Amino acid sequence: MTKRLFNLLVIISLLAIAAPVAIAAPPTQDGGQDYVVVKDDWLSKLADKYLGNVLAYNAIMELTNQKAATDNSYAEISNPDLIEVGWKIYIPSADEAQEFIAAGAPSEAPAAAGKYKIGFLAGVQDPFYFTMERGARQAAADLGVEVVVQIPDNWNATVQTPILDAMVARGDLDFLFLAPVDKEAMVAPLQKAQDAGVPLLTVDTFIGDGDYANGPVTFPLSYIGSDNVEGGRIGCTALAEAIGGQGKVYIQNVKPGISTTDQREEGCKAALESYPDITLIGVDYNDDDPAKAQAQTQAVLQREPDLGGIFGTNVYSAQGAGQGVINAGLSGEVKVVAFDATEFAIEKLRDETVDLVIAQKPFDMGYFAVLMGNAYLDGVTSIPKRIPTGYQVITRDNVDDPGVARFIYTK
Ligand code: T6T
Repeated sequence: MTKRLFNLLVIISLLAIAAPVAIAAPPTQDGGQDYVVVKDDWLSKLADKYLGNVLAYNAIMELTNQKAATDNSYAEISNPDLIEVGWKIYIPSADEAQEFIAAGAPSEAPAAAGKYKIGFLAGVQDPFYFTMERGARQAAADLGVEVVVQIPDNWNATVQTPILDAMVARGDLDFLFLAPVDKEAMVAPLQKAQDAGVPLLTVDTFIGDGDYANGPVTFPLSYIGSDNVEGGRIGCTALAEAIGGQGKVYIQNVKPGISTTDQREEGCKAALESYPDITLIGVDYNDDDPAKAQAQTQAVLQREPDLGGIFGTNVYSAQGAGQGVINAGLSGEVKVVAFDATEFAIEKLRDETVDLVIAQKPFDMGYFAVLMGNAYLDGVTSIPKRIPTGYQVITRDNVDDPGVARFIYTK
């Protein structure tokens, strides 16, 4: 090994320690390169970046597995949608990848093939969508179809759109269901997917006004999700009652433009109209960041020491609001209604930081989405344009009832 190559390797390993950015090692004797997976990586993105072809993701997977068979420093990739930070994988040279694709991917045929391949693109990594994924996988197992799941790291149309494009570009998905993260910004990307010949429906959130029968946007086959106006109404009626029908309340929300949380805010405000002695002192938007929600809540509690209650419109809004109340030493005094039944929310319900938890039914949403996709591909033409999935309201009185606890979301 020449002195120059040795120095180069030393510099590279020092860099690897210093800055955990993606460092592709120099080409190996096979022309390809070893690569250590970093945050926000997924195989089709790496295939696009290093081989200029998203479809080469399978070559990366298979050739990495071939190397792993004799060298356990390489990761074993069982599901192309699931790679982990820190995994060493092998990115073949363009020739190697071309050769591999031309030879036809051995793994495609036997193992993974289901009757149909249905794609699921969630909104963000959170217990609500993990539970939805469980419902989808249950339906897939029951129906003998395959689901391909992508869950973005953060809630943003600029993050979700390229993932959607990559899922469509795979060319092997027969159907797609997704939670569009913005009701306007995601219209065009979904239209593009539809025009590329991938039939789709939306779960949890909608585009346009959600009326896919008569609204401004009608091409999605169905909208499967909660009645979120009703959810907001349930939440803030309970909050109003919890503070005795008088005083100040505050809403912790995500960001405008999200169909679900916009409607929860709308439903909350509508409910408060029936309580003339209650004042809504304001709404804050936390970008789906619990730390931001917590800081905003603490600032409001400073400004409004006589605040009576808070409505947290989703997982991270309620989590931040609850933590803010705890940090202010007002647990149990300031009433909190939490939307979404995470284990954190249930824990806070038990220690009286939170007074009521509204559980959606994400498992059912995922299950119905695969069911409808399979039915559509089997030729069913009357897929309902709207499938509402209801709620379970959880209190300290019913939280231990198994018929209720089953609605607590998966981690
Ligand atoms: O509340 C759910 C979902 O319904 C909403 O659209 C976005 O936030 C959650 O995923 C929870 O974080």
